[in-house]
Amino acid sequence: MIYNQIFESGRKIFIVLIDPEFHTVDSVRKTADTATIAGTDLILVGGSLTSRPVDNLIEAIKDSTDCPVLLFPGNLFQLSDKADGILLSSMISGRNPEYLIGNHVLISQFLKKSGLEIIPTGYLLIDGHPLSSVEYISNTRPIPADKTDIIAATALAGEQLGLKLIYLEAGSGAARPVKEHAITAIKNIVTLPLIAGGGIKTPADIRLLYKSGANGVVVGSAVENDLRILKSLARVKLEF
Ligand code: 1GP
Repeated sequence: MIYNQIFESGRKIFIVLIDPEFHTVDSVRKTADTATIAGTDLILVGGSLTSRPVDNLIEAIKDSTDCPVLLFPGNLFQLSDKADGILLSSMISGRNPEYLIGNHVLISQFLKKSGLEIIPTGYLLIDGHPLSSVEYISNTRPIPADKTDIIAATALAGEQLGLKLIYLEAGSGAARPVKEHAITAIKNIVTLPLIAGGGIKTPADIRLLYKSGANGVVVGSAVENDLRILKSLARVKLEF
C-alpha cells in the first residue's frame, strides 16, 4: 500500500506534481525519468484546467518510472484507472459543497471499480498570494496564512472525520509558500502525515518545511520550468 510505504514511512518525502495541461507523452516521459533519477518518492498528476483524458500520459509516466503515481484531479476529466491511486481530497478549508462531497459522490462508483488505492485527504487552501487558480476555480476562500488557530482546528477536524493525510496548499505559483508556524501548529495536535505545496522553488524552501514538521513537499511549477533543479530539490530530504 502506497499510504503505508510512503506516508507512514517516517521518512521525508519529495513529491513532483505533473500538470497534464503542460505535457505531451514525450515530455511527461522525460519529467518522470528525471524525477526518478533525482530520487523522487511519488508523482502526482493533476491540475486546475486540464479537460482531456489523461490515460495516455499516465501510461507514459508508468512506463518511465517505478515511483508510485497518484491522481490529484482538479476536475472530473482527470480520472484514470491507469494510476496506482488517488489523493481523494475534500477541500475542508472551503465551504463549497461540490469540493467537500459533491464530486466525490459522482466518482464513487468509478473509484470502486477502478481498484485505485484511495487516500482520503484533507485539502487546506491557505492564502499564498496572489489569487490562486485553485481558489478561483474552486470558488472557495483560502484560510488567511496568519490564522494559525483556524488552520490547526481545520486539520484537526479533518483527522476527526477520518481523513488520512493533510495537504496544505498555498496555490500553484504562490508568492508565499505555507508558513512554518502553520505546520508546527498542526503537527502539535494532529498525528496524520502532512504534505505542503505551492510556490516551493528552492532547497531552502524545502528545508524550512521539513524542519517545521512537514512529512512531504510537493513541487510543480519550478520543475516544469527547469528539470535541472530536480536533483538539488529532491536531495534535501537526505539531510533529515
Ligand atoms: C502543489 O499547487 C502546488 O501543492 C504546486 O504548486 O506549481 O507552485 O509548485 P507549484
